[in-house]
Amino acid sequence: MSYETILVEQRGAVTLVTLNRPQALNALNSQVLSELLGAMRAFDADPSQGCAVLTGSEKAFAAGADIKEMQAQGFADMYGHDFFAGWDVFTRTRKPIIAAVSGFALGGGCEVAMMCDFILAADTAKFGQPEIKLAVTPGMGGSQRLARAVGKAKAMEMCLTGRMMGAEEAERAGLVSRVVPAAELVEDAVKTAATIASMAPLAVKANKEMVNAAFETTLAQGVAFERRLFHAMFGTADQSEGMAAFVEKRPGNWTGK
Ligand code: CO8
Repeated sequence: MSYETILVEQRGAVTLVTLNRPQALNALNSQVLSELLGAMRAFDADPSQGCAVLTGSEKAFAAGADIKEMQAQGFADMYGHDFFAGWDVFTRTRKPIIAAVSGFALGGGCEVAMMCDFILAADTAKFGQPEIKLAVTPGMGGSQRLARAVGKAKAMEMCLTGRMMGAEEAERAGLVSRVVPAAELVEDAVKTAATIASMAPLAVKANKEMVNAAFETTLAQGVAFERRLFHAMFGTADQSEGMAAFVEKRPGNWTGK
């Protein structure tokens, strides 16, 4: 498959997807969305691939939805076509996706980073929801995911003022899992993704599914869901293999069954 706005590369069991519209600081237009969805569908369906990394350039992960594409649209276009609803499909990818963010992750860029399973940030990363400066609001889940990630006070301040948050503040606030030097970002993310891809595939999917359930359920429902998935793991060959490998002091040899 060939793409114009993204680069897709397989590094062992890791799919590295790089947003590639440098002239627009990786602004997310309809073509980026459709190409990214194609790449993610292929990644999810490929049994040789275990984890993906989504990254941008050193200057910008993505500077937002494409303002020039949205500029001339009216309510009927936006509502009628449910503009950007396709991004919901991205969040239904069952294998993990790590966002590796360097430079600007603004508006839709910050929102897509938050749709990934976790964010690794370069020390140069800047996160923000500046839509208010364009007289609009986040539209790809930013107000909801940012509030869940960093709490109401910081999310509200960022949405209402449009100010950016640097990498250190983002780590303190819980938006990113770790901050690494910019020059090491992609290698670190690929290495982290390779670690995930080396785990038993069904356990990877189950772990992702249950952590995500924490944001959709009450505590009691979430704990019950976790327990059922934990029980289900005992129906897999890889559970028997994983526990035998531990007892026999050797690495597990996974079949994905
Ligand atoms: N859309 C389109 N083009 C962009 C965008 C963008 N979001 N961001 C940057 N560009 C373009 C610029 O227009 C410029 O192009 P050109 O050279 O042709 O003029 C090029 O990228 C380089 O940008 P700058 O010259 O501005 O670079 P600077 O280093 O001076 O500034 C900034 C970098 C601060 C990142 C600046 O570009 C900026 O403020 N960008 C816009 C950030 C923004 O407002 N993002 C939010 C967009 S709205 C949004 O994401 C809503 C999401 C929800 C939509 C859901 C719909 C249902």
